[in-house]
Amino acid sequence: HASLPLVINTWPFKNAAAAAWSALQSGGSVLDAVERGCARCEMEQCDGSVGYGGSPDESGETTLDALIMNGDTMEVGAVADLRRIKNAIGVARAVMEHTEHTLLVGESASVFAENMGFIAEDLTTNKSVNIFSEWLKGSCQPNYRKNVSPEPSKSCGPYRPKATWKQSKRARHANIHAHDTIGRFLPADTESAFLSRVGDSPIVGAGAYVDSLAGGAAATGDGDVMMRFLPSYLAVELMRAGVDPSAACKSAISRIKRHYSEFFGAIICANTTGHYGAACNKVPGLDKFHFMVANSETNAPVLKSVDCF
Ligand code: SD4
Repeated sequence: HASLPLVINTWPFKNAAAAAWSALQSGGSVLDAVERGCARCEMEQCDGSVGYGGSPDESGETTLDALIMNGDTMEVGAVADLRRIKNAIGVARAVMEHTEHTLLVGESASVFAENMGFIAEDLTTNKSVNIFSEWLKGSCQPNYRKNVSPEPSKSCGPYRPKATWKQSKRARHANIHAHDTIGRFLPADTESAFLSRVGDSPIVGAGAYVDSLAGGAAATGDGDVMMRFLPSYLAVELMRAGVDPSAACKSAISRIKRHYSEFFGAIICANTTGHYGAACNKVPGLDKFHFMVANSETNAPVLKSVDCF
């Protein structure tokens, strides 16, 4: 059963879906609805992984990524590694509506935001301080979702050289110069700089994509892996070719599985007639993927789920 308009979002973030749905009901534009829904999660820190106080970076600071896209005009606004501004989706929209650019990053994104009137504040919380100090101690911290065991090499403790680096120049350099501190920080080329990790969310076609002539898609999960496959773009292109949304989502997940069978992630998509689908990679801790749907049939957000494969 399909009907339009449609609100669909990853995870059981019901209040986000409700905020987007009510924006549409009160005559707001689709962009207003998307912005309201995302902003709701930024305020509520949905799942602890969205908004301020979420997964801190290697210096202990929480930085945010966001993207918004207009499927009629193909305009995009995005921010990555945004600092000190809670309302990342609002800044992304300002990038789209007030600049010729697509993606602003880091400190200059924050300066742009402040010039646009967004309030600068500390994004650190007690929780993010705790996550950071546990990480420094080398304890496991799930980066993405509660209840999902992290990949040990990825989420437990400070970065160490990957196995494949062991014979590499970098690792040799680290062994010679870093002494016993090798376990503490990644021996990078620019020694004093911390990594500015950017996820898939602000990357067009990776975290999200929409074309009003074909459909829209959004991905969630391990963005470091998922962004290598542009899964949202792939799902939209498959729908353009006539593939139904569930199959399109499955294909996008399968493409990633071929190389990373254990990756953590899911994708949702919907076509121009309001048919929607979802798919996820089955890993320990992710058997079923939950998402929210609101359309003129349901008239309110309804929890949906799909079995992972
Ligand atoms: C990231 N994909 O930064 C994001 C995290 C996430 O919904 O799951 N967002 O890798």
